[in-house]
Amino acid sequence: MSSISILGLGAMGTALARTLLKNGHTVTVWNRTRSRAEPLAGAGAKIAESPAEAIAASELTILCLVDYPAARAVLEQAQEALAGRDLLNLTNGTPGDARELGTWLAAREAIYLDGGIMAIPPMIGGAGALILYSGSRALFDRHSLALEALAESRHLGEDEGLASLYDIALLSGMYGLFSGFLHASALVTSAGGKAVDFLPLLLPWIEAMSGTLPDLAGKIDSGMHGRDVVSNIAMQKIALENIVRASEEQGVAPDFMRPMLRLAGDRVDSGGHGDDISAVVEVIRKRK
Ligand code: FVH
Repeated sequence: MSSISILGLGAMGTALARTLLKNGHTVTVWNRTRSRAEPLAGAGAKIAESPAEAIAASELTILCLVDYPAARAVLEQAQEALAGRDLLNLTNGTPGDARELGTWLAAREAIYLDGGIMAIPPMIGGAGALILYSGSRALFDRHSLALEALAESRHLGEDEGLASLYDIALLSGMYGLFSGFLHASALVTSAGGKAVDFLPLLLPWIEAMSGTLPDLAGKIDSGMHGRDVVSNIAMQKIALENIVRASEEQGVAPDFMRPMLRLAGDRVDSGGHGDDISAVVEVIRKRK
């Protein structure tokens, strides 16, 4: 069992600390607002009086703060304690944020692993929770027992930005799904339907369409968007125009759908009529 310090005791930091305690680890906690640490003392955690004291107390320190400026502010208070220490940052941010923090910590001789939590607090320590990691593989291997107690762990590579990149990519998939669901629900309810009653139609349809993703992914990776196309983008552009017109007729703002229409239209206008919808990736890559 390891000794682990947690800096940041919001909903997620508290769930991490409780899970580690439950699994027999020695846990030290610190939070800007001390009162949030006190319930954890009752569960067996030690309370540190400063971030530096917490970092010095344990083999591994986990940061779980609201954002990177907060994480950096906390670490700046503990600069003298950083050299040679193992630091895992589970604060959500961008790949650039993680790489910048990695550079800052390397200059202070700390060992850095970044992580992206694909779970909500009640899922921590249970089935279905996943944490993506990138950065120091040695740190990841050293603390694998503690990390596995929190969630299924996946190390993506030494580039500190990868965990965040994949976290953001997974969230993009989730928000794409949510935006489709919200738009579809607005359409159905505009004619007096109920979102709840629509789900038995929507869920099997989404499942059936998910079955096309392996083919689209192959086209994205090979760049061969015109291979074995059954639903060409010129046809899909007309479908998207119909979605926008139908939304307007029903008094529903087509704000989620217009960007997709514009991107498909750009590909058609540049001569990609026969391509699959996968070709939209080429349009958005060009806008980088
Ligand atoms: N909760 C969730 O569902 C998601 C799941 C996926 C991962 N996220 C990320 O986890 C990070 C922490 O999220 P959280 O849910 O614990 O957030 P809060 O409950 O709002 O707690 C925020 C903690 O940050 C501390 N804090 C804020 N500003 C500062 C600062 N300037 N200096 C020091 N600490 C700061 C705050 O302290 P206090 O307000 O209690 O004093 C809390 O400890 C986050 O990146 C999510 O995106 C969670």
